[in-house]
Amino acid sequence: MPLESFSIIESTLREGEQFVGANFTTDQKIKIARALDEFGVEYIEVTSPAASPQSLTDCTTIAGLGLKAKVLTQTRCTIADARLAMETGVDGIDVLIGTSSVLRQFSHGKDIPRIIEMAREVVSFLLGHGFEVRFSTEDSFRSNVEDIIPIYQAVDALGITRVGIADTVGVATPLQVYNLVSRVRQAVKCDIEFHGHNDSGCAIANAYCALEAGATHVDASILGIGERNGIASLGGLVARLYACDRTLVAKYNLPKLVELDNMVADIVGVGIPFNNYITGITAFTHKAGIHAKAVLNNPETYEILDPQDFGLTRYISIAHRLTGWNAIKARAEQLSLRLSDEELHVATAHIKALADEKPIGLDDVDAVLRGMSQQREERHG
Ligand code: HCA
Ligand code: CU
Repeated sequence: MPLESFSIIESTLREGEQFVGANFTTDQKIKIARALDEFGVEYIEVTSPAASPQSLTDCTTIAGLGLKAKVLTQTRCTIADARLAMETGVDGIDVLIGTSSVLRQFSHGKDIPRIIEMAREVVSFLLGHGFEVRFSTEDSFRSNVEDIIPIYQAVDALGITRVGIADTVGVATPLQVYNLVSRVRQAVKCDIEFHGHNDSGCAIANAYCALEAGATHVDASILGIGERNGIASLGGLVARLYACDRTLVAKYNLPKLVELDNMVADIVGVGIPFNNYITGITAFTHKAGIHAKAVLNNPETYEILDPQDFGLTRYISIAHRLTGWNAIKARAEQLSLRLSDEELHVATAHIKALADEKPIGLDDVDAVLRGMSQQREERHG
């Protein structure tokens, strides 16, 4: 089953650098690469050395760090770019060319037979030098499938390591991804990579469906940063896989996610969204009384992710009108206040009434409970 042996190609240092807020210094790139390596991603992809002189030296630096992760860089489909990438010391090279009619017409102007010729030339050149090589058709989902299958088959016949399917514009649905990956799976022997953008909110579901259909590699970036609104986020992908079967992500150092998300948020100057997978501020906060009661009894009632596995803790919010007496009772116990069930019911009603009047905080809840306890002591002397 492919799902059990997938690899993550972490592209914060390539796709992520295409996020408008990203302007990584060399030191920041090294820090991110090292943290990703400690997390345990199998591959780290860095910006093409052809992008700028700094990109060239940074690519060489990251490739020379001696990381456990394999380092990849991306190149256009030309011998000159391929040669430059080879000299950086990376383990593998990701070659790509646009295959949709809109890209063929307005970007590089090549037809499919010419693309196949170029692909053969560049891929065999790189394979001949012992590199791990991937060939992607940019904008795969707006390309004609009858055009791209022969391209994949041509490079597969050369013994390529991997072909890549890219939802460059975030247009694909999970079913479309499933169907295209299945089709490619039948057409080639080599590994298959999926890279999906999030313009319409399907990036994580699409990456997951790609794996289900037989992809072996999926791309992600920290917080999903990338061109426009980005790609599948590392944390979201991990959450999706963990929810399916937590042993799938047991190979990663999960508590490191918090540090990765915070580090990159800081570097690119954004906050972690409140509703982010795993690391969002509300990801493990329970509120409604019915939820709180069940979670206090057994967190699995309303949690598919165990916060402890990520080095995090759950929080039960009790200062609001939806609160329930079980949660209020748990709070009284935390405060070492001994109140009867009847008193706790009265206190809960009081807290709900208060919350209907104005927004309240934990201090208000505590004040009601302490007041109730004081009355009890006065009554009992
Ligand atoms: C881009 C290229 C890419 C490449 C994906 C890949 C895309 O638009 O900058 O290498 O598989 O989304 O098509 O990121
Ligand atoms: Cu992309």
